[in-house]
Amino acid sequence: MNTSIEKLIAAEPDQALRTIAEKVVRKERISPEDGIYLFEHASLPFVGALANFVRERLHGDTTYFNRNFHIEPTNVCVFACKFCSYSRLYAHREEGWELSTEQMLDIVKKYDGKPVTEVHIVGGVHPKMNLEFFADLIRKIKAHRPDLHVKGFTAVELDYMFRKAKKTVEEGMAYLHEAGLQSLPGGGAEIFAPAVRQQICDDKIDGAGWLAIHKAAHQLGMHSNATMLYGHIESYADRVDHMEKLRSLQDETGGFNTFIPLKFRNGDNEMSHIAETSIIEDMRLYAIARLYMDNFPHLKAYWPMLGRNNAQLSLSFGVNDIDGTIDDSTKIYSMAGSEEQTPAMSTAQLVTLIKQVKRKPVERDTLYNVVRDYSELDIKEIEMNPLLN
Ligand code: V47
Ligand code: SF4
Repeated sequence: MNTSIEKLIAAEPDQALRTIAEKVVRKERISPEDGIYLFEHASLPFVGALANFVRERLHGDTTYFNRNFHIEPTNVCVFACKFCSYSRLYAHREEGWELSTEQMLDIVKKYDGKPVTEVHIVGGVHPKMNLEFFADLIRKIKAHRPDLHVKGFTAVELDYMFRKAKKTVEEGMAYLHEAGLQSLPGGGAEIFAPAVRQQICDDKIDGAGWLAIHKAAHQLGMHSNATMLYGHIESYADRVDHMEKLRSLQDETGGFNTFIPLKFRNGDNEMSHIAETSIIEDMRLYAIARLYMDNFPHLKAYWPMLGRNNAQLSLSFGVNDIDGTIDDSTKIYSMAGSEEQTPAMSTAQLVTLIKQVKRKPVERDTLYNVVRDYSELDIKEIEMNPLLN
């Protein structure tokens, strides 16, 4: 066994924490009660060191990022989630934006010849942007650039599209998959616990529905991510319940790639009175998530939301992925009060950020195939080479 972990465990005065840590070291699964106990009693250095031990056991120093761009078809939304700073209610749709298929294809064409591997399509839920509209968009994107991986639509958007088209979840998913949709992002999960969901987003798909959509995608051989919106009115037990439901589905399907905790940002929304969590609580959450989600290969910090410095810090607390370069205008977080007002980072900047904390930067595609290992490349070389930066 790694001696520094042995020393950490031996120095811990709380017997229950020592027992949980020993399970982690033996690769035994921790229980929901253990998860709650960690949230209630474990210090950041304790869970942080354990999570780093697990991260290095799984991935060594490898830290993944990918080169993608986002398309946000609309910010008009029929739903009214209280934490959302991004959407314009359908009733006020003249204040929002709606992109046409041609405008979205122009965004794709802007990246012609650039070494991006993924397009991430996500936005509000607009009644006119229906299943057929998006199937047609995906077909056109794939016809223009077949090698681009299309990751798109939260379970919330999919649920609405399928219901409007009078298709079952399985039929709707198969239809979009056939059109070229390859994976699902993790949004819309929020917190599954009904009592919390009712207070923060009561009119959209419930937790069971979210899980059913991801299960249907996995059954078609597609992969997906899962998020958890934390740091608002949820309890520690709600966080563990959320992670437990995801862990169980992953046992069944194995279709999740990445778990992405999303810190609630309180700018300009109906929950602005709720104070944001401290950085200590953020890092404790990442660490506990790494310990709990033992069947999720990857843990991602989404830097446009967390901020670059904190995303860099998270690499010592279980995180092994910091999403992508995202060199377009990802509006959802800057509108919710993230310090990242212009969420763009060049590859050289991302690589520098990872190297500064002595980790190994590796570009991946959506499915975590290695595109390029940047650890031996000089930053100047990356900056000068348009294919790398
Ligand atoms: O579901 C909305 C969140 C999500 C706020 O799968 C907020 O690779 C914090 O899921 N404070 C959408 N969060 C974004 C998302 C995502 C992002 C990046 C990568 C991937 C992936 C998925 O944004 C929503 C909601 O949970 N959100 N408002 C807010 N005020
Ligand atoms: Fe609509 Fe998504 Fe915002 Fe909820 S979080 S209001 S579903 S855009």
